Amino acid sequence: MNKTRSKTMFSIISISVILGSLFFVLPVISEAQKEEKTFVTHSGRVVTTSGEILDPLYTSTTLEFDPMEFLRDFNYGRVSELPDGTILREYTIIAEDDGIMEVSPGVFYNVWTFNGTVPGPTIRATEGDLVRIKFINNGEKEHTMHFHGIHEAHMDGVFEPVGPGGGKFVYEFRAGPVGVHPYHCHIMPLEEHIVHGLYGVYIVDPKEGRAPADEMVMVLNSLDTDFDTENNFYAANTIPFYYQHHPIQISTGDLIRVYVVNMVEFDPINNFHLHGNLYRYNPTGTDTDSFYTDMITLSQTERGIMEFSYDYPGKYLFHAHKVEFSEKGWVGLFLVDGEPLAETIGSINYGN
Ligand SMILES: [Cu+2]
Repeated sequence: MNKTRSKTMFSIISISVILGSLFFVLPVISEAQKEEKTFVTHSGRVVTTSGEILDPLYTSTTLEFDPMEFLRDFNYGRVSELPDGTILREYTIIAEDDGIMEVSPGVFYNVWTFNGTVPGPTIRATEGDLVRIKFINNGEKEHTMHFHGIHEAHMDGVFEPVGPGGGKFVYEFRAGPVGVHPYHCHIMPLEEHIVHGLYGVYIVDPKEGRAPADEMVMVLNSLDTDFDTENNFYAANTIPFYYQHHPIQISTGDLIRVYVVNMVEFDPINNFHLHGNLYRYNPTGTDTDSFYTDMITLSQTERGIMEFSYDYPGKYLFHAHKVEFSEKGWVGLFLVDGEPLAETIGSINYGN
C-alpha cells in the first residue's frame, strides 16, 4: 500500500522531471508548466509546485509508520488445524534494509525492517500452537530471526544466516512459554542490526486466555541517527514524542494491559514511569506473580506485562524517568475519559 503510493509519487516526480526538462526545449510548453500544481505527498503533506523544485528524499523505498496503528495491532497468523488437533499459525516475514523513514520532522533514517515497519509485526500465538515463520530476506545483507523462548537449536536464528537478495528460511517451533518475548535479527554486528530496526514482539497467551482488556504494545527503542554508537532519539514505538502529540485514549475503569519490551541499544538501562497511578507488573509475563509499582527498570530485551486502570479522568504522562531519554522523545500521554470512579477532592482556591 505504502509502496504503491510511493511508486505513484515516484511516477509523478518522474513526469515532473520530464516536463521540467522540456522547459528548455519547448518554450511554448514551458509557459504551461509555470502554472502551479497542488498534490498530496505520501506522508499527507499538501505540496504546491511549479515542477521546477523536486524533493530528492522521496524515493521508492520511503516508508511510513503509524505508532497509533501499531499500538493495538496483533498478528495472529494464518490459522489452520493439524490432524492431531494442534493449531498451526503461519506468518510470512520479509526483511529489507534499504528503507528510509522520516522519524522526526526533517530527520530521515535508514531503517532495516521486518514487513516494512520498526518494530516488526507483533506476532501472537497461544501456548502449544505450532508457529511457522516463512522468512524471506530481501535485503542486501544477511539477516535472521532469533526468537526468545523455547525451541530447538537449529531454529534459534544464530548459526543459519539467511542470504540477501531473496534467501529463505522456515522457522518452526511450539509457542512457549506464556509471556511476552522479543524477536530480533542475530547477525553480527548485532548492535547495528538491532538499532536499525530488526526487532519485534512475540506474545504467547495462556490456553485459558487472558481477562478482557484494552491491550497495547510498547517497544522502547532508540535511534542512532549519526552512527556514532550513541543514541540521538528515544521513543515508545519508534517515533519520538509521538504519544505526547497523539495521546492514547482510554477510559476510567477499563483494564489496560501493556506489553512492554525494551530494545534500546548502547544505553545499559531504560525505565517506565506512569503518572497518577501504579501498575501491576509481571516480568517477562511468564508467571502469575506480579508486583505493584509506578517504576520499572529494564536492561536490553527485558520485558513484561503491565496492568492498571484509572479511577479519575484527565491527562496523565508516562515516560522514562531517565530524564535524558524523555527529553529526547520517550514520553507520552494517556487521555482518560469517563466518570470518576472514586471520591474526588474539591480543588482549593488559594488566594481567594
Ligand atoms: Cu540483520
